[in-house]
Amino acid sequence: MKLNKEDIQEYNEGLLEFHQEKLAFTKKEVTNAEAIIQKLVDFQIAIPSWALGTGGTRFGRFSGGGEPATLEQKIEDVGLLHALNQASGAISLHIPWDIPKDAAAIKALADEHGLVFDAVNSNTFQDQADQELSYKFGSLQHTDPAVRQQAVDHNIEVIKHGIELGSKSLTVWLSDGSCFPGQINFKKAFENTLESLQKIYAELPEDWKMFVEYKAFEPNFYSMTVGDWGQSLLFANKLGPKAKTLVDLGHHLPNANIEQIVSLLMMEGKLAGFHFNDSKYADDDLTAGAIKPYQLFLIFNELVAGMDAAGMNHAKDLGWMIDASHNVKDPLEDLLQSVEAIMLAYAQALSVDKEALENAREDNDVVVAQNILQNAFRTDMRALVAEARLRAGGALNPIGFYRKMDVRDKLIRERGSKTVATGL
Ligand code: LRH
Ligand code: MN
Ligand code: MN
Repeated sequence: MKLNKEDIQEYNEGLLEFHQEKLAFTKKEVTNAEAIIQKLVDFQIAIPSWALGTGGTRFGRFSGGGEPATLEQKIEDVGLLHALNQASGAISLHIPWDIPKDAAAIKALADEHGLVFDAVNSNTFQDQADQELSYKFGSLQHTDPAVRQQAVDHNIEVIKHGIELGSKSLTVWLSDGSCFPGQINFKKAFENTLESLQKIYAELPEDWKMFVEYKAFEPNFYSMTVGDWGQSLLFANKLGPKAKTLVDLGHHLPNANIEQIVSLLMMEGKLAGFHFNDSKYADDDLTAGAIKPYQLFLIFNELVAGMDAAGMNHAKDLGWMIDASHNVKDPLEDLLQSVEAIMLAYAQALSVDKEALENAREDNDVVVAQNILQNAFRTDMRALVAEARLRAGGALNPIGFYRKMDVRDKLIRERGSKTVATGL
């Protein structure tokens, strides 16, 4: 199904008066409001194809119905999100969960929905039905060169799919590691992984990047071969300029200072981008901003400062993606909430008076420095985010409109109530 622009407009008209009052108030409070709105209009956050179905835990999965069963339906779902918020104009594919059999047709369909293809993701953390050798003991790190080569070949295949779709980056997340002390030789595992990554890197087109995603634990519980940003950065530095470190917010040990990691990766020109989600305990993949919105803001504060210092384009020069998938919400509503939370944090970061903050830091005025950040975080930016959506042609209240149009019921009627999206 597709949403109608005129219906969105009509819906917005009913909310316009109240919105304008709120906007006028925010503009009094936020001096650079207009500049922020423009940046918000430009900012796009990619949606992963595996977040469109209800996620599961190892204890169970509760399908919500109307889930997309094919890549075409997934594109349709992201198209719905983009029509609602005008900020989800890209989709990221995980291969082989989603194999574009007819790339030209898939590209044309995406184009119809105003979507482009973000990073392509390889998968060597599961065995596929038709796979010759097993990844039970790792993929790129494996002791057997034939397993390593199989995993390298898969990544090269993924790059080929990406080229056909117009993607510009490959994200490599490895579950490689070990579950027990003594199981692997750390140095050999690193060296094997590096050699394998080098073979993949050699196949990257000139204008592509390789995103090396780290994760502290899970599914391996004693060591992960790309376990933290230090290890990822080591790989990225050894690989070359196209390789960078990808930060997934759920992949750290508790209380890690992610904003500091971001700042230093940017200093080194080695930050690839983000997988946004939120967590209370570990890789919970909860809605962005649901648990630690202040942390999300502090991360954006570093991002904006670092990108501005390096003369980077906020919308284009880093990879922005949601990576969340959980059990109890309608995935489309959840993704709308995530995008909103990310936009709010971004808007707050854009409102920070950088010069005043830097002066306070130089003067060691801790109170003023803290206040500058907290004031920005406590400023209600919802009217600016809504205004950006309005100007771009989206809905003032995306979830309100989604419910008013009974989108989920319509999808259930179209696709059935017992659907299981491919993916996690
Ligand atoms: C691993 C991860 C990685 C995978 C995705 C499905 O936890 O974050 O990005 O590709 O989940
Ligand atoms: Mn991730
Ligand atoms: Mn994850």
